[in-house]
Amino acid sequence: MRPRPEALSIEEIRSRLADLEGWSLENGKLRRLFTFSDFTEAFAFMTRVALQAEKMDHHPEWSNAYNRVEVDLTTHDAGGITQLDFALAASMNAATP
Ligand code: H2B
Repeated sequence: MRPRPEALSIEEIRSRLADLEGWSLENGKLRRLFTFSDFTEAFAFMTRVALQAEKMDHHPEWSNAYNRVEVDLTTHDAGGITQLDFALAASMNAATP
């Protein structure tokens, strides 16, 4: 069984956010708005991230409208933000074109 990560402290979250381009802390979740050139690019990004999220067994809250993808990350099992959210956020940044 997958080890369950613990919710990070606010200090730890702020320190990790400093090294994570584009993300902020909003309503207790990591949030980023990704903007692409068009819908095809946005959806291709979501497809790449979906495959990665399945591999990680860690899934984003997100919504898409045309070329925009809004993402919120939290770990429901832990009731907060964990290292898994930072790992998924970093892989989302790496999945941009
Ligand atoms: N995704 C997120 N964001 N948080 C979780 O706590 C979580 C998840 N839990 N994906 C996973 C699935 C859990 O429900 C399964 C059973 O491993």
